[in-house]
Amino acid sequence: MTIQHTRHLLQNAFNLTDTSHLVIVGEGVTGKSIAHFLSNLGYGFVWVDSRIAPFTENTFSDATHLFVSPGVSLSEPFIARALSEGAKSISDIDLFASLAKAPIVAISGANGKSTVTTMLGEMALACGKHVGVGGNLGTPVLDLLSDDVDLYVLELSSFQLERTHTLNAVAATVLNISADHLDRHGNLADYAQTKARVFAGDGVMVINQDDEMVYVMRDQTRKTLTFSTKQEADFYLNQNSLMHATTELMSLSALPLEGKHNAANALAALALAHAARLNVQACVRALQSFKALDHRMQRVSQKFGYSWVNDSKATNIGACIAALEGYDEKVILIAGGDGKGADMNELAPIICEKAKAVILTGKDANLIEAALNRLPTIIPAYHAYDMREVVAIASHIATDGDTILLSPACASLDQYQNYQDRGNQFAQAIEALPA
Ligand code: UMA
Ligand code: ADP
Repeated sequence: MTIQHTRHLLQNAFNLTDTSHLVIVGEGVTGKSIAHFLSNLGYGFVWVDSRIAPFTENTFSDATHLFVSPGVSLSEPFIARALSEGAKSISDIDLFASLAKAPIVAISGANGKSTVTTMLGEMALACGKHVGVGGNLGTPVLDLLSDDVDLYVLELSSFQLERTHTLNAVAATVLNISADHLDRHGNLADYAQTKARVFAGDGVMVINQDDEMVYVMRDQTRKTLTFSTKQEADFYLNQNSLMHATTELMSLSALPLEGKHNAANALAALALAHAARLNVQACVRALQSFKALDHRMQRVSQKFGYSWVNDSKATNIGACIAALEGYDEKVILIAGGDGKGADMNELAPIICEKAKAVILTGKDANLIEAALNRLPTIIPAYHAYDMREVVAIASHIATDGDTILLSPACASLDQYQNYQDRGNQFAQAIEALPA
């Protein structure tokens, strides 16, 4: 597509012209991809980042279009004022969707997005497709745009969806809803409503039949595929097989991933693949050779005969609950960090059921402990200042064959650069334990 043609499309879609005043907010990977995109097309823009210099009234007062990075809230005062005075908010996803020629599959939900997005990307590759995989997963969507792509597979967060208006995916899913980012979205209903924006358009809706808050998102007028690990659905778990209607697709034991939640993820990926008309045999082969992503239920060590499991990506209570539900035996749980406003009373019962001890750390350790104290079961709780101390306590209290599970139920940013840093520090601290 020529520059002129692209500019023409953007003028029609967003009223972007030479006289527009464009402001990009945030100098992270999204902001960089937008700046690169706009300058390649010859648009001028102002680029701000409040962590480098505080926002000023001047920057926003004559803005016509705002490109706000997902990590920055739209209710930030200067931004909210500019929007109320008529500036348009456009996301990188909007720009992308208005220009992408290949179909888009979009994946949202509280947990499992990265896993399902990666599964579907590998399925498409196994089918010989040129596939662009990204979004919240890591590569900003504008960096994926190419005429050579046959299919785009996008992980979309609630932050991205709240500011996206033009998606129209050929197939989309909300994998599940549980409390996350309530500090930004206020309450669970608003968070769910934001996630449901992934269905905007007329593509196939892939619906989790086991999750009430997702099930109500159905729309009778739209083509729908359901998935379930509990009962019959279009794609479901029948005893030990993944099924499509009456056809057995593969046995559960051939899926090289821990936990029932990963069976749900595989079923969702198969349903999305079906909607995107991918070859089912090739997709099943891709699932059978799928490797768990780092920091998600990843066994990182067997030191001292204990099973040390890194689930640092469990940054909300739903992920921690899914991790604990996957165990028959009791584990030593390491939890805590920034709870982002979640109600720890929802987490406490499963901890009482599945943990023999907890090691609490980080900003909201006390909230978890208070929730545990409200229940009749008494579980030994230890407090640790940093990951070295966490791991030292764990190795001290564990006995033969124990599982020590880092599944924090909280974000990491109070103490670590990100969840990867937290998971890596966990593995390094285990490694550093004296023999
Ligand atoms: N910034 C401000 N003011 C603020 C907050 C941030 O100016 O009040 C600036 C920061 O200084 C920084 C920039 O904004 O320079 C960062 O922007 P960003 O936080 O939007 O991050 P990006 O680097 O653009 O990455 C974003 C997603 N980050 C968030 O949503 C927080 C990445 O998801 C995503 O991979 C990337 O776009 C590409 O699409 C990360 C994430 O944590 C993995 N997502 C959350 C999650 O999964 O729970 C939603
Ligand atoms: P996301 O991209 O939505 O954060 P990931 O695939 O990275 O999802 O997994 C994040 C966390 O959620 C990990 O701790 C993982 O074990 C857990 N998880 C993965 N899939 C599910 C699911 N379907 N339900 C609940 N928890 C899940």
